[in-house]
Amino acid sequence: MTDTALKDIALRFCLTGEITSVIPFGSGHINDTYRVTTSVGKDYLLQRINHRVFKDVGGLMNNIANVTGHLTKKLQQIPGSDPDNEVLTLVKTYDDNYFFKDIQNNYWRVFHFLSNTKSYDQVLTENQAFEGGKAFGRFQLLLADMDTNLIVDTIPDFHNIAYRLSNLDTAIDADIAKRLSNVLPEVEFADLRREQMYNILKSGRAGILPKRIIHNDTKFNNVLLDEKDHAQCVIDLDTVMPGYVAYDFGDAIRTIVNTAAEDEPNIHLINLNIPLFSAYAEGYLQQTVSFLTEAEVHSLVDGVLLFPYMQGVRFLTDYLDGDIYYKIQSPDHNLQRTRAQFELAKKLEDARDTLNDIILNTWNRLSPNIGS
Ligand code: ADP
Ligand code: GN1
Ligand code: MG
Repeated sequence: MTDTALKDIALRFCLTGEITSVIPFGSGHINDTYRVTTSVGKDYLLQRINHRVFKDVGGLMNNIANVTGHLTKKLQQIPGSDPDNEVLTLVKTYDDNYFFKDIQNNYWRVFHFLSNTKSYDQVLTENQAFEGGKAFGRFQLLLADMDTNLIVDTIPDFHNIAYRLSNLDTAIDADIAKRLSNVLPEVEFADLRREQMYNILKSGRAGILPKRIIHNDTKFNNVLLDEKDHAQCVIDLDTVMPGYVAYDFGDAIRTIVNTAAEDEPNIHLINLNIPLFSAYAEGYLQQTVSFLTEAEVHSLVDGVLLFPYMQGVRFLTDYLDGDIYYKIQSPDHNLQRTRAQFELAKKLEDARDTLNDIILNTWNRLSPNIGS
C-alpha cells in the first residue's frame, strides 16, 4: 500500500498531532503492522487485521476492549502499577468505532505505541525468560475473575489438536498444491505421535482440567519488555479466549527454549536451552501458584510437548494447502518451519522427564501448601 493510502487510513482514528510517517513494523505472521509517527512525538501502532483468519472482526475488537478494560481496572487497584504503559490502549475512529473498514473491505485498528519497549523473536537471557513467564502468568492471574461471557471465540477450536489433525488429513487427501510427495517423512512423523497428543484435550473433556481465559498466542515476541528487560505489557490479544493453561505454557516454551529460530533451516542448530526453561517456569509459577490446581501443574509438560508438534502440523497443513494462512518469505518456508518445529518436538520429547521434574520442583518450592 502507498504511504498516502496508509496515512488516509490512520487519519480515520482520533490521533494527536500531524502524521509524519507510517512505517512497516514487527514480524508477526498474521496481521500487517505499521508504526505511525506524529509531529508531537506520540506514536501509534496501526494494524490491518487479517479477516480471513479472524472472521468476526467486531467480536474480536469487543474482546480486546473488554480484556484491556478488565486489565486496566485490576491494575488500578495494585499500587505502583501503570495501566497506561502496562496494558494496550485502543484508539477509536472519529465515528466512535474500534475499527475502520476501508473500501477494499480491509479492517484496521490503532493502539497507542508503547515507546522504549522491545520484543524479541528469540530469548537471549535467563532474565528475559523469567520476565516472560511472569508476564504471561500475571496475565492469566489478572483475567482469572473476568466474566467469560464477555469473550467470543475469535477462532473456534484454535488449539484443538483433533481439529488441527483433521485439517491435516483433509489437506493430505486434497493435495491441492501437489506437494504431498515432498513431505512423506513429515506426515509419518505426525502420524506416529497422534495418540499421545490428546492428553490435555481428554483431561479437559473429562473435567479434570478447568477452562480459564488464556492468551493463546504466547510467542515470546508477544510480550513487550522495557529498556531494562523487565516485562512491561502483554500484546497481541486477538486470540484471548477460554482454554487450558498448559496451552499458554507450552506455546511460550516452544519459542523460549529453542536455541534456534522458529524456522531454522539447519535442524542441527535446534537444541534445548534448559536454564531458559527453568527461568520461564519460575516466573510463570510465581504468578500462578495461588490458583493452579495440581492437575493443571501436571498438565504443563503435556503442553510443552504438544505445541511444537501442533505448530508443525499447522505449518505442514498450510504447506499442503499452498500457503494460504501464514505469511511466507520463500516458497518452501512453511516446510522449513514444519521441519524445525518437528525437530524441536523430538528434542522436547526426549527431555520430558527432566522438564517435568523442573516444573514439579519449582511448584513444590513455591506452593504454600507443601508440608502443611
Ligand atoms: P501479529 O498478530 O502480526 O503478531 P502483533 O500485535 O504481535 O501482531 O504486533 C507485531 C509486533 O509489533 C509485535 O511483535 C511488537 O514488536 C510490535 N507491537 C505490537 N503492539 C505494540 C505496541 N502497542 N507498542 C509497541 N510495539 C508494539
Ligand atoms: C501466528 O500472529 P503471530 O505471528 O503472533 C499464529 C500463532 C502461531 C504463530 C507461529 C492467529 O502468531 O497461533 O503460533 O503464528 N496466530 C494465529 O509463529 O494463527
Ligand atoms: Mg504477535
